[in-house]
Amino acid sequence: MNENEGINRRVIQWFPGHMTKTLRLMEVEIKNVDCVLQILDARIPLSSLNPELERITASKPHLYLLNKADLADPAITKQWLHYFQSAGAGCLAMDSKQRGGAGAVKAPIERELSALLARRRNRGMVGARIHVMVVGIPNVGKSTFINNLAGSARAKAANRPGVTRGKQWITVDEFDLMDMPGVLWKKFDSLEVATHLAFIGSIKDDILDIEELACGLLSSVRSIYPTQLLERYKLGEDALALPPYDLLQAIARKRGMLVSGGEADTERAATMLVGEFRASKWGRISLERPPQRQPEADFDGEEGEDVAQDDD
Ligand SMILES: Nc1nc2c(ncn2[C@@H]2O[C@H](COP(=O)(O)OP(=O)(O)OP(=O)(O)O)[C@@H](O)[C@H]2O)c(=O)[nH]1
Ligand SMILES: [Mg+2]
Repeated sequence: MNENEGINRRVIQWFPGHMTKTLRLMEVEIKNVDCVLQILDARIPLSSLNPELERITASKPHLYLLNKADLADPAITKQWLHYFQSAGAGCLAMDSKQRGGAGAVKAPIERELSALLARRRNRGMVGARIHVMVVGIPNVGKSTFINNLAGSARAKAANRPGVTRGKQWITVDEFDLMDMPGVLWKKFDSLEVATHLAFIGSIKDDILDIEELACGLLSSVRSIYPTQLLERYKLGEDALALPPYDLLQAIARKRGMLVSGGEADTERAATMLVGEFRASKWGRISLERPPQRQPEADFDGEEGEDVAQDDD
């Protein structure tokens, strides 16, 4: 592993053409929607919040979904809900794999749009449909969420980034939902953000150094969830003091992953570690905590704000 080939140098380059196209499409289509659902990953709510998507969709009411909440630490997810809500942003925790769970979003959407819906009623516009754009980073669960709401697999979903490639409208009751391809950053300013996105599988693995990724994951998780790590890999407490690459080697040996000559097979162990983390075999883990001080929220609105909207 070359230390100059950190994951940051690789990940900043993954902004394929379909992401540029998606941003342009969003700029056009945003005029045709009533509200935006931005899907975040409950394990990394801030790193999964794409500022470019915020900018493009800022003119419309927003709701944030902390998706994959089943993989995150429930106590921390509660703190995140409070964090978003206390900044006046509508926010819901979501497990899009749980049958019927997505229905919980309907009432909050209608709440966000109460002024618009009241205006429509006053004008006798019965049956007018609610247009919702679903946006987020790759692999965060946008299509799975829409399928859950629809009650059937209408949008293609799979466990890798870059599955959805063009816009698709999906009709569910009074809602028209627009599924969108996931979008990353043209250039990452923060190594931490890029690393967190790589951990959860939002960046194509082919361009990442898997050992670097596993070492990063080990060094993040051992400081916040040491017990889960030690229990999963049957390690003694002294393992926590090892440099990450030595810890990776120790785990490889514990699992009997050796190459000829008895050396630890760190590449195989790294692939196993990253896969197990993503499959939540280490338990429910949140990699980010809400900042102590309320930042100048760049997510929208004041509580109860009556956002001006177009009717058509
Ligand atoms: N555990 C868990 N897995 C989820 C959840 N939502 C989605 N997934 C899984 O995450 C993976 C990605 O889901 P998709 O719906 O394809 O994600 P997407 O955001 O549409 O991805 P792109 O189209 O590539 O941008 C799939 O394996 C889903 O089964 C969730 O709430 N919990
Ligand atoms: Mg998709």
